[in-house]
Amino acid sequence: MTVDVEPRNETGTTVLLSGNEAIARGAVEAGALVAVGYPGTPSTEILESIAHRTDMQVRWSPNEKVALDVALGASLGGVRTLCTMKHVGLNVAADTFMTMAYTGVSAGLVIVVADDPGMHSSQNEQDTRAYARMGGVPLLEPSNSKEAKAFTALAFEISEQFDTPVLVRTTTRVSHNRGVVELGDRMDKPVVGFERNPQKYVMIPGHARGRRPALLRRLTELAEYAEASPLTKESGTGDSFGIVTSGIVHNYLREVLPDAKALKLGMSYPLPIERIREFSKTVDRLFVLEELDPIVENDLRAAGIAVEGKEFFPQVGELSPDAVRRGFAAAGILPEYLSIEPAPGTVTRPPLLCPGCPHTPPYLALKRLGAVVTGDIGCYTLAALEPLSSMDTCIAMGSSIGMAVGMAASGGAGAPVVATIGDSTFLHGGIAGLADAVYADANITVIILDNGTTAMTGGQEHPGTGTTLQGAEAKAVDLVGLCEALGVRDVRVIDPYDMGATYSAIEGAVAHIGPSVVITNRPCVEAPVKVRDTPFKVIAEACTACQLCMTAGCPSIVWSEETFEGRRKVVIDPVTCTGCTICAQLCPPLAIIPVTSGQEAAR
Ligand SMILES: Cc1ncc(C[n+]2csc(CCOP(=O)(O)OP(=O)(O)O)c2C)c(N)n1
Repeated sequence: MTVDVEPRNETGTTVLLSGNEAIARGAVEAGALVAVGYPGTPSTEILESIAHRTDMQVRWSPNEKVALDVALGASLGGVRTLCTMKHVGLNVAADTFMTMAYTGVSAGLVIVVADDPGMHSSQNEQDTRAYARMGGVPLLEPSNSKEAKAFTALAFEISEQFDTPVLVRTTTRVSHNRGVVELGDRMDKPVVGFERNPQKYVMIPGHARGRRPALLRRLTELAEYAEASPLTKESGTGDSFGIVTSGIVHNYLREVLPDAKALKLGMSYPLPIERIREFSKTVDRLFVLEELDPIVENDLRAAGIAVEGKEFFPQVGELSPDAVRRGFAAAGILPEYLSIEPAPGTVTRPPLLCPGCPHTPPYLALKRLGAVVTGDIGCYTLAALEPLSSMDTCIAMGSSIGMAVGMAASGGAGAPVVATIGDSTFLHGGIAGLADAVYADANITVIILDNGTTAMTGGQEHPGTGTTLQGAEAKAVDLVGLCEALGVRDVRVIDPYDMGATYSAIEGAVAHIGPSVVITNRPCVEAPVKVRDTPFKVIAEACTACQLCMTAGCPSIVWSEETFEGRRKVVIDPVTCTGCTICAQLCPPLAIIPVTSGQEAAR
């Protein structure tokens, strides 16, 4: 999505901001001096929208665990700090998260976690509200951009008042919807400085044992705060039924039942249980309307409050006004719901790698080799789909290498075992896996697809790119040196556009006994600048309709109306072709050549 640069110092003006931009603005107004995170949809634009600020340090970390460590260090150093990630990022950061709930913070520390119900761009749809409960960390849930700004700013206050990190949870629709926000002043929050306190900050068992009761006491105080907090808002009328909601779902409720009696929870952990109990006494039936898991529903049941919920509203995927309408119809609140079926004949198109994507050739080579490919998360995961169909597993960021080690150890692969991993993902969570491959002397090949960016989430910088989020030059990790230092004896660097070299390097690396690494070196075609070389064309008379070029899955190659021996020939769209040469190298009759004139290219 497009990111607007967050407007500076325009107090009192109203602007349209996405939820993510509003969160960033909330941190700015709260006087945060450090903002750190790792990209991940739907959270990425939070940091991007404030990268221009010279009065803050805004940084990408190599992964969410490091980001949260940096955030805690900055908070203990005495500056208000924002930390951002997507929901699965909190799994990576969970080790720090669970213990920082014990230590507490110094200056305010707010962790924004963006959930992705419906898995628009994620490998699972876990519910961050469960982490709040597991860690004992308060959680705020804005339902629009205005609240996103206000709740983030308030989260810094709560963090300092209760000496705790605070979670702000969004979901895709809150993060990406736009709404009107009034800008306020930026608070001046000078650096407080670090105060040594080993009992609080050194979590050896003897100290941690003291901090655990402190954590529980803090939760009791936070629950009292929640009971009295204006974050809990009652609206609507009626006594036959009432609804407890939070986040985006409240908007769906208001679309479907504009006047129904509702209690909206701005702070959904700890819950204002007594307030909800009082509310429940004013209605005959109490519903909990929540996306994903029945978390509030279960909490209310445990508190002895009779509720209805997941028997009417799905636990899987995103809710929508439609799903809410359907649920209330099933509950007998609304008349029978007649669903509108989509028009027949809607064509679905699977996602593909971009024209000219340098990830394509290694997967063509792996398909030819029949390798068992443990994949990872990034653009290249699309190689699992047709026509490349050359990835066998994909679980979590960095998992490819460890899984390859295990697959090799099992002796059951029946083919060469190759892990494929992007540069950002390798630096995020792959290095320890490669150390293990060396330690285990595993007979595997690791292909690091180094396109010089974090392409999947829109092209973010990382420690291997040589630049920072704020545009400064930085030292770039030397991937070859790193692999060699870990003990890999066979490290090859290839230009993936050179198909012959790519095939032979991968075959050579696979033949090597022990762990080997192949690193590709072509930048992403989209970042940092769009690659546009001379496009290619098909000489129709020379095309034998062998369709080998189609195996690359390039969206620029499309079917022609012409046929040869009953098979369809192909043509290349000169507008989207980047001139990468991959299809030309695949063409046996050499029927694919560069266009020779601008006129031809424009056709
Ligand atoms: C724990 C976690 N954090 C963040 C993400 C979001 N995400 C998916 S892939 C990816 C990195 C992709 O970059 P890279 O590995 O370099 O591959 P590319 O897309 O550039 O091919 C990120 C940040 C995620 N899925 N899981």
